[in-house]
This record gives sequence, C-alpha cells and structure tokens, in this order.
Amino acid sequence: MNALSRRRFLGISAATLAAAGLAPALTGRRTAQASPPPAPDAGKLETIPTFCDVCFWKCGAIATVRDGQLWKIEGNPADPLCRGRLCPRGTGGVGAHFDEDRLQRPLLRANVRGEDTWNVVSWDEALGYTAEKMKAIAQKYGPESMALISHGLGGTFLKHLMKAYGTPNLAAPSFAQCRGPRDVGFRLTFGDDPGSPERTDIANARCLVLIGSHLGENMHNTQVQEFAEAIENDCHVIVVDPRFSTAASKAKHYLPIRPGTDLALLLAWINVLITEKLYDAEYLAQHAVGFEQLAAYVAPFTPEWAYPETGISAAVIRETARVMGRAKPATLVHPGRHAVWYGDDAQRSRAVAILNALLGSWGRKGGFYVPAQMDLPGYPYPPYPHGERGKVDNPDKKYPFAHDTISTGIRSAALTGKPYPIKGLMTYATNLIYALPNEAETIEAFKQLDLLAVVEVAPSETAGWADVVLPESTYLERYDELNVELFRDPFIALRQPVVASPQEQKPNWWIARELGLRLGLEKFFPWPDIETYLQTRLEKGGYSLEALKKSGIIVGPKPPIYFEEGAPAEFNTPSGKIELWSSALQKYSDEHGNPAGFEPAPRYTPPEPNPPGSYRLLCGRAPTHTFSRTQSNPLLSDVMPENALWLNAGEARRLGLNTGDRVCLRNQDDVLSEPITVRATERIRPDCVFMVHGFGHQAKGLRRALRKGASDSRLQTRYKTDPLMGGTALNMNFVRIEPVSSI
Ligand SMILES: Nc1nc2c(c(=O)[nH]1)N[C@H]1C(S)=C(S)[C@@H](COP(=O)(O)OP(=O)(O)OC[C@H]3O[C@@H](n4cnc5c(=O)[nH]c(N)nc54)[C@H](O)[C@@H]3O)O[C@H]1N2
Ligand SMILES: Nc1nc2c(c(=O)[nH]1)N[C@H]1C(S)=C(S)[C@@H](COP(=O)(O)OP(=O)(O)OC[C@H]3O[C@@H](n4cnc5c(=O)[nH]c(N)nc54)[C@H](O)[C@@H]3O)O[C@H]1N2
Ligand code: SF4
Ligand SMILES: [Mo]
Repeated sequence: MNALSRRRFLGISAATLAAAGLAPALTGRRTAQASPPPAPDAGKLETIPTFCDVCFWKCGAIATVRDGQLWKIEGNPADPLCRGRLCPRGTGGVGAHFDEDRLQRPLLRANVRGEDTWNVVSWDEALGYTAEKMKAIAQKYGPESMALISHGLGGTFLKHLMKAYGTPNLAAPSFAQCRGPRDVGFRLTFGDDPGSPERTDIANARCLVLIGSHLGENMHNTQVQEFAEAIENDCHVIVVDPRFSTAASKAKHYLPIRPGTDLALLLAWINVLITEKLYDAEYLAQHAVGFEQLAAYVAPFTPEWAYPETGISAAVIRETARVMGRAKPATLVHPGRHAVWYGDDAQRSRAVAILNALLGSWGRKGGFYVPAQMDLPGYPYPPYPHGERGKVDNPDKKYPFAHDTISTGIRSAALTGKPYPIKGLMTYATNLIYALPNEAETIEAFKQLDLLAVVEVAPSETAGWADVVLPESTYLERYDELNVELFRDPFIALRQPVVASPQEQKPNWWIARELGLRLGLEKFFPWPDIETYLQTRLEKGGYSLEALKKSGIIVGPKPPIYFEEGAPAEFNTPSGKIELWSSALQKYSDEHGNPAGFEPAPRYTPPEPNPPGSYRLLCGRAPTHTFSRTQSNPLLSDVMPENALWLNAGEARRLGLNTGDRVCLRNQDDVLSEPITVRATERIRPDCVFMVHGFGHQAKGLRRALRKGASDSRLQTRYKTDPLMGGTALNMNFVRIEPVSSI
C-alpha cells in the first residue's frame, strides 16, 4: 500500500482533516456560533497538550488556541498511544466545544418525568436539590439504594463521591454491554484479560485473525495504526464477518460466516491445530494444563462438522488453521472488544483464548504483550464507609464469573425492587437509552426512581428523563483524573483545559466536590481544587504538575514485554497455568449439576433460524462517530449525518429496493424504526442487515441529529443474558423491511 492510500484507509494522520473529509466543515459553513474560527493569519497562537475524550482510547493531543479561541487539535507526537496522529473523531472533537445545542445551564424538571419541560436553575439550586434527594434516599432506603452508572475516566470523582456516600453500586456499560464476556473468557484461560487498551501486538503479528473486530471502522487509534503496519509487513490477515468490512477488504482470507456460528468455527480450528499438531508444544508443556482433555473434547468438531453450521468450507477452515499454525507464535487471534453478540459470549471468547494458547501467542511477540504501568500512588483519602448490604446487581452470584458490576443488574433492581430497591440513579457520560438493550425496560426503571440526576454535555435521550440535569464542561474545557496507562510503554497523561466553558457548564470534579460538601462529606474532599489534587498525586511519584502541563505526558522506561525478553509468565488461574480445560468451570459444573453453558471447554449451540421474511439485525461502528455521542457534533455530523441500512443486493432486488430508497424496519416485537436509507450491496450476507449504532435520535434538543437515520438500540428489544457474567447479547433481533408509508 503506498503512503497516500494507507492514509486514506486510516483516516488517521497529523493532518487528518482532508483525509477524513473534515476540511469543508472547518472552513465555517455553519452559523457563526457553531463554527470554529477559520484558520488564523494573525493573532496569538498557543499550543496546549491534553488528551482526547471523543472515545475512551485517550489519545494524547495538542490543541491550538488563537487569541483564546479554540482552533484545532492534533495528535501529541510524544504519546505512545497515538504517535502524533488522531483519528477523524479526535480531530473533529473541537466540534463538541462549538455545538450550539450543548447543555448550557443546570435544569430541573418542571413536570412529569420524560415530558421534556424544564426550569433553568442556578448551580446552587440544582446541587441542593440533588443532595437533598440523596440524603432522603440514604435515610429511607440506605445509601446502597443510590447507584452511579458512568463511562470513562471523567467518572472518577463521582465514583469517589458515591463510595464516600456509602454505595457500592457503581457500574459502566463497558462491562455487561461491551467487553465483559471477553474479559471473563480470557481470565478463565490466562488468569488475566486483554485490557483496554488491548495488549495486542498487532504491528508484529505475522498472521492476524479478526473475528468481527472491524478495525478501520472501529477506529481505536493504536490498533488501526498497527493494523496498517501489519498489512505493510505482509501480515496474513484472516477476517471472519458476515459483512465485508473495511478490514475484510485488507484480508487474504475473508470468511463470510453465518451469524452466530463463530464458536463452531473456533472449535474446528482448535480441532485442526490439535490433529495436525500445529500447536506450540513446547510452550504448552511449559505453561498450560488440560491439553489431553481438550483434545478429546474437540475430536468430533471437525471442519466437516463445522461447514454446515458456519457456511465456511472444510477446505478453507483447514487452510486458514494451517496459516495460523505456520505463523505461530506471531499469530494473533484478536480478542475483539464489543463481545456481547449471542449470549454464549464468554465461552466464545474462551475459545478465542484457547486458540491463542495453542498458538503460544500470549506473552509473545506478535501476539499479546505483557503491559506495564507507572507506579503512581492514589490520593490519600480516608477509608470509605462499609455498608451492610453488598452490591445489588448480581444477587446470590447468579452470574458467578462476573468480576465487575452489571449495569443491567442495577436497572433490574430499580425495576423489581430486588434484592433491594435502587431509588436514586446518577448517570455520567452515558446515554442509557442507547447503551442498554430494551429501551422500554430502561424507561420503566427510570419511572421507579426518586431521583434521576444526569451529568451530561448534550440534551440526550437519557437527560430527557432526568429530574435534574447537570451540564458538564467538555473535555477541552476541564481537568480530569490523570491517565496512568497500562500499556507497552507505561505513561502518565494529563487532561487540562484548553479553553473556558462558554456558559455555565462545570467540570465533573467540581460537581462531585460541591455535592460532597452538601452531603457532609468534606473529609473526602480535602483538596480545595483539582490542581491541588493533581499536584498532590504527582508529587508522591516525584513529578510536577507544572512540567506535565507543558508536555502533557511523561513516558516511563519500557520494561520487557515478551516472555522471551524476561517479562513474567504468570497466570492468575487456580492452577497457576494456562487452563485449556477450565478448573473453575469444572468446579462450578460439579457443584451445580452441570448446568448448560458452564462446560470446562466451550460448547456450541446453533443460533435460532431467522423467522421467515426477516433479517438478523447487526450493528457496528463508523470511522467518524462514537456510539450515540457525536451525532450532534457539527463537524462530525457534517461528514456522516445519518446511518444507512446495509442490505444484500440480491435481497434488495427481490424486494424491489434500490440504494437510496427509504424504508422502515419492524422487529419481532413489533417495534418500528425511523425511516432509514437502503444501501444495497454485495458486501453483506443475505440473512442479515447492518447499521451503524447511535443514530435515529429522538431527543428534541439534539436538533442536528434529530430523526437522522434509525436507531439500532430501539430495535434491540430482545437480548440474551450470558449465564457466566450477565452480559446482554444484542444480535438476537430480527427485522422485516417495510415501506415508509406504513407508519
Ligand atoms: N445497540 C447498541 N448498544 C450498544 C452498543 C452497540 O453497538 N449497539 N455498544 C455498546 C458499547 S461497546 C458501549 S462501550 C456502550 C457505550 O455506551 P455509552 O458510553 O453510554 O455511549 P453513548 O450512547 O455515546 O453515551 C454517551 C453520552 O455521554 C455524553 N457525553 C459525551 N461527552 C461527555 C462529557 O464530556 N461529559 C459528560 N458528562 N457527558 C458526555 C454524550 O452526550 C452521550 O449522551 O454502548 C453499548 N451499547
Ligand atoms: N469509530 C469508532 N470506533 C470505535 C467505537 C466507536 O464508537 N466509534 N467504539 C469503541 C468501542 S467501546 C468498542 S467496544 C469497539 C467495538 O468494535 P469491535 O469490537 O471491533 O466490533 P463489534 O461491535 O463487536 O462487531 C461489529 C462487527 O461484527 C460483525 N458481526 C456481527 N455479527 C457477527 C457474527 O455473528 N460473527 C462475526 N464473526 N462477526 C459478526 C459486524 O458485521 C461488524 O463488522 O469499537 C471501538 N472503536
Ligand atoms: S481513538 Fe480517536 S476518538 Fe478515540 S481517543 Fe483516540 S483520537 Fe480520540
Ligand atoms: Mo465498547
């Protein structure tokens, strides 16, 4: 690939504007208020390092400010994560500051919940109201009846507030709606998980297997850059996806799998590696247990067995297994990230982990490196109070392998009052109406609350249900907790304000502290301001805030990151070894009468067939948007204002539809979507349709995003819960295509 096409593919470079099509947006076609200032020809220029928050990858960035006005943001070359290049979303992040629809002042609900009528109030009133409600909840139900669902580093100080107040019920959608099953599958196998950022050594892989992981649309910066490097180094890429993704277009082998059958493919690959002795025998002898049991278990799962399930021919399954075997240990079977697909996701992820173990890739160059973190102590707070009641999300350890809080478990406690009621909920930087499946359940849960406090930057759907809306400064206008990253080069990064908040928005640390003071928790907020907090933390590690403000980043010495370099080969499993046959699952099965789904080696269950005339609904990412949070950003919405429905071209012909036609989708529970534009394409199988997540907004305040495209979340009324850890699988929904006039 030449340099130009590589940059086009990436959309990532120091000057991504042109590549990402952002340049016209930056020249200011919108109203004066919505547009960043045009390129300066004079005036005082200032560059300020910080890190990005358009997604949670946290790339180091340098913002340029002209005469106090934000102009542009670029990658910080000193940052090992982004190496001087932001993704298109990061570059367009400045739009969040200029969004004229952003929340400006605190709001208190005027009427009935969900009616979207508000009184603008002072911060004192809004915080006073929230604190009084929290006090009343603590008195009547106990502090554990308050919960916080947050996403991202910005939630740190609110989590601290909630712990000081006395609740253990703190969750994020990144567990049960995202990577939880993957982490459980890997922990059961290696005693550790792939982490975030993932410890994947993509750049050095000689064979890279992407199972759904749609790098290039999934824009996690480091991974996409390394993916491009791997391709340049002639890495053999194998992509498994029912949809011909951007990544598939770079692959030597593309396997258009029948949705929901990946576990059959994985078992067949394991079978071939074992029967043809393509595994890393020395590595397994040294580090693994359970090989004999696994070998006996997978014996029936031949490629011939997998073919009718997956639609992938036995010859291709064998050929790809051999490619993997030849490139070992530099064969990386990517662990994926958004793993909540079909409800057996922890076990599918375990099969991915087992495959990597057989190839000897964990701890090895071109596989999974061993990450490191700089040693920086936390702030010396007093101990938190210990409530009598444990967490509410997972009663009687129903999901025995969940190692984190299940957000949907909190929702269910609000809905049912069991095991005890959740009566107060604060959300921070999460739009639960979009993030959790089954919108009706979420709204019903909201209705049971005495308090719904939403800390937001935009008038989101979830904000629409709030009693009190606390408007936050964007990441370009605030300090946050330090990012002490666990990565191949350990580093500490600072987020600091680049410009002032335009109206009355306040940063999360200030909101947390002010609420703490009103709740009588002053001893947990001994720092008068965030700079004092940061300085105190940094001093303990021998660093200075002043220096970090200038560089944005401190990179530590690189430790050994591969076993062969001396990185520790430690496995935090019951046996202290890689467990090809899980002793924890064996124990659970023995003690509980062998319940389905808990087998010590993964068991394949065929997906249910499509109801006649319907398509399985799949969703994913687009390079220029993050979840449901960027559709209102003037720069990013300019690049991609709405999503489209990927529909197999043959199916489209059969239905008399063409690219550009508008249709609605009706799901199995009779929920009808907003109109969406058809994209008839050979790039998807005929049994499924695909759309980018996060569109079809219905919150009136999001004027730019309102009713643009359709919402996958609204159609995901059905979800299947992973029995191991409570993850909510989304790809369980089927849609029929209807003309728009039917609404
Ligand atoms: N249907 C469906 N559901 C999904 C997914 C999917 O693909 N399809 N993906 C799942 C995955 S992988 C994840 S990780 C989750 C993500 O779930 P969420 O993190 O909840 O993602 P968003 O829907 O983007 O909601 C983020 C909200 O934060 C607000 N926000 C943005 N910046 C700030 C800020 O600086 N401060 C504050 N206070 N608020 C801010 C935005 O306005 C937005 O309303 O969703 C999960 N749910
Ligand atoms: N631009 C951008 N990048 C992002 C994000 C974003 O919002 N925007 N979000 C980030 C986050 S938090 C996450 S979790 C990741 C999510 O991104 P990934 O973990 O890469 O992907 P998924 O959402 O799991 O999967 C989507 C892909 O899986 C395919 N797929 C669907 N069903 C099946 C199946 O049965 N089998 C197989 N093999 N494939 C299937 C879809 O066609 C699609 O290509 O992206 C991250 N990167
Ligand atoms: S991957 Fe893109 S959006 Fe995410 S932090 Fe990095 S630059 Fe920002
Ligand atoms: Mo995610």
